[in-house]
Amino acid sequence: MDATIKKICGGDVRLASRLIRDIEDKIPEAKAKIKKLYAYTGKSFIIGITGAPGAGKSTLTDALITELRKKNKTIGVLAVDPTSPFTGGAILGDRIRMQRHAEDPGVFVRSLATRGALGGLSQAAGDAIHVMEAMGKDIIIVETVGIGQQEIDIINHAHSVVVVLVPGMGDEIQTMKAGLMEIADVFVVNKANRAGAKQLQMELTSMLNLSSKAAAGWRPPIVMIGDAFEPATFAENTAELAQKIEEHHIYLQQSGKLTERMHRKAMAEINDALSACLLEPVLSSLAGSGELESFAEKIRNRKADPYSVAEEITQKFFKKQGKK
Ligand SMILES: Nc1nc2c(ncn2[C@@H]2O[C@H](COP(=O)(O)OP(=O)(O)OP(=O)(O)O)[C@@H](O)[C@H]2O)c(=O)[nH]1
Ligand SMILES: [Mg+2]
Repeated sequence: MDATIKKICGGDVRLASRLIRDIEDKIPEAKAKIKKLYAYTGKSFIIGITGAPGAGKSTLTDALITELRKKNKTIGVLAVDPTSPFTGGAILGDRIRMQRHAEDPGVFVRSLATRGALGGLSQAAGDAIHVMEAMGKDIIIVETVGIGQQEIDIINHAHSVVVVLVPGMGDEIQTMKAGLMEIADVFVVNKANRAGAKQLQMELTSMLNLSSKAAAGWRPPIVMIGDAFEPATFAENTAELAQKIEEHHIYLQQSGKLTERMHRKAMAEINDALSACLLEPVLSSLAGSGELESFAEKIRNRKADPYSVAEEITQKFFKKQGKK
């Protein structure tokens, strides 16, 4: 085994951190390392936590770490932050919020941000998870902001998905309905001491009553979590959350659905890798040469249609490959 890979599999924090940084920076050697360590991945249980900015995901993650450490589980945490003006401060905040676990060798926390590059966030997240899996972490928690397509792509790397909602979202929940039902295995109504928490719980319940997914085996539980600044009840509530996630894990194992999730994850990985190997190099080469702009202009002016452009690009790309 490659010396670096061996050390990462032994839990070397410095080398693992460096590899995650190289993944984020898209250093080509990182891909070669992931290829080598892939054989040592696939044993961790991966929990995705998603929700609107400021919903309290990091605070919950911190509390979950405490719960899981009581059971001697080793933990990796990946906070994925699609850099935006709204979430710019999240990473520093995550570090501060999870600080009390900083000295614990059983906990490894890293953040991942994109710098506005073409796609690739899901792939980077998938690879960073692989690094933590190779390190031998029992449980990996992936925190993502929002519930857009990008987050769904990322969340496909998880086995169990927690969706965090807060009261006072109003109509927002209506528009998110379909997407929420699709991805949530456990719902959290966070900051449940606030007005509107009961209403939110009722709305979720009636959504679940109508959902065919909920009728077909696992009905996503709704965990009400009170104020994080009321330590006693907060600890009790987050212990319940940890319990529900564990129940979902057991359900996945016993029903054979874990295999389905692993399959979903494999599909996401193929999708990400194809994007990275085919789409991204093509797009960035076209962007670099200015051709992307002129293709867009042609399409805009109806001098060309997108399919013909895609065919022209495909032909050009494969010809180039063939000449090498
Ligand atoms: N009042 C109150 N504030 C909370 C609660 N939970 C978290 N907060 C605060 O809300 C803010 C956001 O909490 P985070 O845990 O960082 O939320 P997040 O969802 O991780 O946020 P982003 O990663 O930025 O999207 C912080 O200032 C927390 O201290 C809660 O239960 N009650
Ligand atoms: Mg956060």
